[in-house]
Amino acid sequence: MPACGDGSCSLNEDCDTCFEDCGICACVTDAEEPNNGSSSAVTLAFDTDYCDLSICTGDVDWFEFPVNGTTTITLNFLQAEGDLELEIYSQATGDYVTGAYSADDDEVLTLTGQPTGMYWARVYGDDPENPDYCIRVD
Ligand SMILES: [Ca+2]
Ligand SMILES: [Ca+2]
Ligand SMILES: [Ca+2]
Ligand SMILES: [Ca+2]
Repeated sequence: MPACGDGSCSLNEDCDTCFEDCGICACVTDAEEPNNGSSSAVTLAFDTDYCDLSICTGDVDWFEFPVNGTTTITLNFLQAEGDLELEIYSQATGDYVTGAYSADDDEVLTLTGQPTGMYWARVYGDDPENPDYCIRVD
């Protein structure tokens, strides 16, 4: 019975479903590009998964979203496909607010007690690439 992790990339496996056996997918520029600066940030709706995103070599991804009360920003990815980091900036002040820099899967930040207004999320790679991540705001 073929299984992911058995060292063989079988017919029912590919880089999406089993990078362990088939290798990490080639990095492909995502559909939200270009969003390499705060002025070209992509607006995120609440409670919505934005997926099929990538950080290819040299890429940075900016998003924006409103904050009015407690807000959680979640980055979903596999650390084994490349380490990503998440930072939040205030549009009102331009200041750095907080960041998440873990060395395992995913980054999650919860904003509490922040002034109401628009904020930016900045996603970048600590490794050169990650071909597949999702972001959402709740
Ligand atoms: Ca396999
Ligand atoms: Ca990107
Ligand atoms: Ca980008
Ligand atoms: Ca990280």
